[in-house]
Amino acid sequence: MAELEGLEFGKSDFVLLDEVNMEQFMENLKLRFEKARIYTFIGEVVVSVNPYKQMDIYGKEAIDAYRGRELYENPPHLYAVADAAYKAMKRRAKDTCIVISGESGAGKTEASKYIMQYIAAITNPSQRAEVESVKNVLLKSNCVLEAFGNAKTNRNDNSSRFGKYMDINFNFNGDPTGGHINNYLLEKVRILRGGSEEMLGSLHLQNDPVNYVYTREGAASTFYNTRIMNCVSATPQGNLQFETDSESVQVVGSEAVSHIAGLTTTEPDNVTKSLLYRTVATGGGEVIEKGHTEKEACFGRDAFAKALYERLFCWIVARINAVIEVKDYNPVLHGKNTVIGVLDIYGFEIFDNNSFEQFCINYCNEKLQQLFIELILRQEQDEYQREGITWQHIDYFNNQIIVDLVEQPHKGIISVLDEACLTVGKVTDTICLESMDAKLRQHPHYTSRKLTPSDKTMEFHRDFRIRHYAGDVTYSVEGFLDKNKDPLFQDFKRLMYNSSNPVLKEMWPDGQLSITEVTKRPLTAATLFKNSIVALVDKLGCKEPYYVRCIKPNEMKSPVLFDDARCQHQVAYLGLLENVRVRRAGFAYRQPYARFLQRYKMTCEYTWPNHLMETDREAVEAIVTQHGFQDDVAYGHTKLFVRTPRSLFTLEQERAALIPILVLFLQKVWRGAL
Ligand code: AD9
Ligand code: MG
Repeated sequence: MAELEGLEFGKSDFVLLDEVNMEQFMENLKLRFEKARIYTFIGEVVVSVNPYKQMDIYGKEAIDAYRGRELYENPPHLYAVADAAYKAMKRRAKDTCIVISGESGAGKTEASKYIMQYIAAITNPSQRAEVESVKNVLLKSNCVLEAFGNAKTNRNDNSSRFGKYMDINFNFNGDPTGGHINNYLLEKVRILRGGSEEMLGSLHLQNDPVNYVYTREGAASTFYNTRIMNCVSATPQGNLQFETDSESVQVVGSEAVSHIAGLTTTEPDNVTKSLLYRTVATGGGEVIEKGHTEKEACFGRDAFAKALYERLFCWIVARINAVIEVKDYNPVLHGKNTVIGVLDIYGFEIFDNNSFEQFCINYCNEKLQQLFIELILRQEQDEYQREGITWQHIDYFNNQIIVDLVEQPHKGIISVLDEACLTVGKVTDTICLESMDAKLRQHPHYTSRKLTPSDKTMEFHRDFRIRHYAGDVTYSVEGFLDKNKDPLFQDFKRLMYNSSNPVLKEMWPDGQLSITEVTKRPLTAATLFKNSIVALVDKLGCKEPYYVRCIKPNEMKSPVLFDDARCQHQVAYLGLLENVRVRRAGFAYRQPYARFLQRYKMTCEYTWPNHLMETDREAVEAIVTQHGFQDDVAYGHTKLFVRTPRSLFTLEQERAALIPILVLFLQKVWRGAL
């Protein structure tokens, strides 16, 4: 129960609050943050507040303190959750997962790294070389992914622009044997800074993102431990401009084209051609070349740059996976292969201007919230059922209705978007918005932002609003269709496929198709994303979940500022109060009889120094009865369930008071004084 810290640091588990309300919750959260206690439990969930300063709580000593211990035996910590997930996996051969959520800059990625480090530290005690090498690759892979997938945003200097789910595989010894990474929706318009001058020079780059149109917005990836490849540097060539002279469109200057050609080992003429023309198949099956307008050329160039970067990123992930995948696994020889999954995915985003990316990210968070609800409830119900205890249902907001609003076939937002993308002819973002409004206007979580005709500003009808579980977000529909279609002219694919750089060629297998063969419409970005998130949720759903809920204390990256309003907002949308209520409505604590006895036997004359009962359960009953909280507990098949924390708290205090006396007593015995 982790009262080892002392009450001046606040309650180490929100379940111990005298009353569950926002005021008390916030008071406790703030007090703990101010006392540098950044972690607090809600039962088995860890709530973490970003300290924005280095904390001396992750060293070897801490690792040793948490290794193999029960959650309530130590102060709240990421290590406690990591250990719980590990123990469940090892002792009960359960697949487990640790879901880390929270908004941008709340500390998810840092938390995932500490968790990985903890797991690496407690496994392979015999230091077998092959396991050490697996661990090494698992830990290092992160640097490579961060170098390519992170960027500086106005909310976080090292923001992950991709979601990451990593499975770590374990053998029957509980040692890691390999892993697998899934990445989700890389935001492509971010790139690099930080290579050496010499290297960047050879790649025709300057070491300053301000010089690049695509990166000027702010992009400082941590670019260490990695060698970049030529195609990355081909990406920022968005500086390449077009001009229209006497009807036809030209590239301004030839230098940019020859840079791209050099870096992608393609012919400059072919690069120019791909930039200025596209091959189209006419209705009669004829293949013609159609010149771009200047606008189309710019659009093609940008799509090409983004696709290059995205394919490179996916290629890197695939390479890492090839290295870390479990090899030579033999279930007969090696026993059940179990998994711990660690999910570090972008949190809910509300910006001043929210676009397609925020729409996808927030949809993903709705799905994860749905999973949280289902698993937390399901887990409780399963446990009560297993132990033969009656469960009292508790209501809280079920966000399934919002998930449906986004993803339902034929009705949801994604399906309206896709329909608009498939429609031949000129469909604009605004037209798409009109049909969304028409279909969804009645939905309680959708607000059409169309103003009445008498309003002069009606032509600014460009956004819609979703009432998310985490708050209202207004999305500007501008660019939705293009981003959803995410089209890339086949000419660019062919250009890359024909590169004499074998790696590039490998990244663009679809470039071998001629235009007449490309008949199937590719899935849209939203649908691809939806499919990947549905698969993710399925994957998580069959594992035993552990949660880390991250909170960002302020927008200034300050270690001393606790912004009450912002924190309260996060507590609300993470559903933390409901979480505490669910935990308390049932039985806040449960412990196997043997463990309970071990811990509290000294508080009861019938169990100390020896218990004379037949079973542990009877001994536990004796303790409970002696302390008078028999009405506050239920006896399961293997565990004692305690409804209110107060009961355990009394026991814990009594134990704490007895320990010094016992120690003194034992010392005397040892010195022969007694
Ligand atoms: V985003 O959704 O990827 O934009 P994250 O991943 O939630 O975001 P991140 O882990 O990158 O946030 O944390 C942001 C910054 O807060 C880090 O770069 C650290 O400077 C700081 N931070 C976060 N957690 C800790 C911590 N436990 N100790 C010290 C921390 N500093
Ligand atoms: Mg991150």
